[in-house]
Amino acid sequence: MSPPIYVTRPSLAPLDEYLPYLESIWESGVMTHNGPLVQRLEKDLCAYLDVPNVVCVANGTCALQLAMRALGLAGEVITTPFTFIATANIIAWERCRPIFVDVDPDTWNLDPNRIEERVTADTVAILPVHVFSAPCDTAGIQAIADRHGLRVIYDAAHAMAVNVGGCSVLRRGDVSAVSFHATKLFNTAEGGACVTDDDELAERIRRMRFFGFDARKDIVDSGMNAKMTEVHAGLGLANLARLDEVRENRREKYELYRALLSAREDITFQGYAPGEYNYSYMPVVFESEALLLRVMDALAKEEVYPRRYFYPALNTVGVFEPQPELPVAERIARTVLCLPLYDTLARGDIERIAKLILSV
Ligand code: T4K
Repeated sequence: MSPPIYVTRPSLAPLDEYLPYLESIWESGVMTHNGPLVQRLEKDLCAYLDVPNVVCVANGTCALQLAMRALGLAGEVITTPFTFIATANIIAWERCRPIFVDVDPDTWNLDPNRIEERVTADTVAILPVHVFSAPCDTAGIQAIADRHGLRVIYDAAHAMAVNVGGCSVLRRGDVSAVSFHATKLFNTAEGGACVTDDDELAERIRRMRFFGFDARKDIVDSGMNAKMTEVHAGLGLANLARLDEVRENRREKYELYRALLSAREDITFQGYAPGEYNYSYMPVVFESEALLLRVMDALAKEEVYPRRYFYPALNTVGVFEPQPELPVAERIARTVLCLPLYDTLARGDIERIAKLILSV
């Protein structure tokens, strides 16, 4: 029997492309505190994304938290229930109230048509997610934010290397919070970043990730420790050099799955505009949860382990205050399955997985 296949594997540059960065750390002894590799990674990411400010941090959750803190948010924050738990957790950790609004049945992202009915005098921000890298309706969301004087923070954990209208989607809203976790298209093992066009906000986040120190080590803000280390930044530099190749590799595999699975009418795919996707996940929606469970059983017998990202919908999770039913998000959450997708996954394995799914 072939070895087990999990939902993902990290995209890693060859080890010999990472070693020179480690050697430079060994030589300098500088391991952290905004060292030369973190500074270089930030500069290279600004150039790659064509954005003015990238502030690298310890993980994507910290990026969301720092964005909320730096904007001084206190009150209700409108968000999507179809996301990873980190999105809503951080709203609650920042002592704000997550208000879940239903999603669009095609893109599975926060539906702008449903936001305004939940805006109250206490609403301070909208926190949408570009789920599985499909861009939100950023123009629609911004129009609502402008009408009501709200901030917009994008949870862009999945949205590295996605352009909309020739420009990185990370430039939309006040801040985008990206994740560089091992399971993401671009990874630094653990890591993340805040991306913003606002220079002053970027400086504030920079201070807040480093206890509130400014560049002279004067204490000018309240802050925490959310720094990225040199070891992580070096891995990021090695991986960044191959990011386009990794994205292209995944695009081919995504399209192979899609071509094979299109034979089944009871499977649907996420909606996105051509080119505006990074193919970091292979999510499919089944006609029913019963069918999804049968497919999972059949795959598990062959030691293939897809994942139910993101089940259950967060409006149904007891840790947040009771929320109304959100039928679209709840249906998608019940019936979506992310199939294995990573750059070292063989095409033959994709054909085998698709065949198993078609046979159920
Ligand atoms: N917002 C959104 C929308 C997010 O999806 C996330 C994170 C965040 C915010 C927060 O960003 P971070 O603070 O994490 O930077 C993963 C990740 O931990 C998490 O980053 C990610 N989203 C979430 C969707 O999934 P799991 O539960 O999939 O991890 P695990 O250990 O089950 O790994 C899945 C598969 O990946 C394994 O079967 C094998 C492979 N794997 C995993 C790791 C960690 C490896 O091959 N090597 C590894 O080191 O959480």
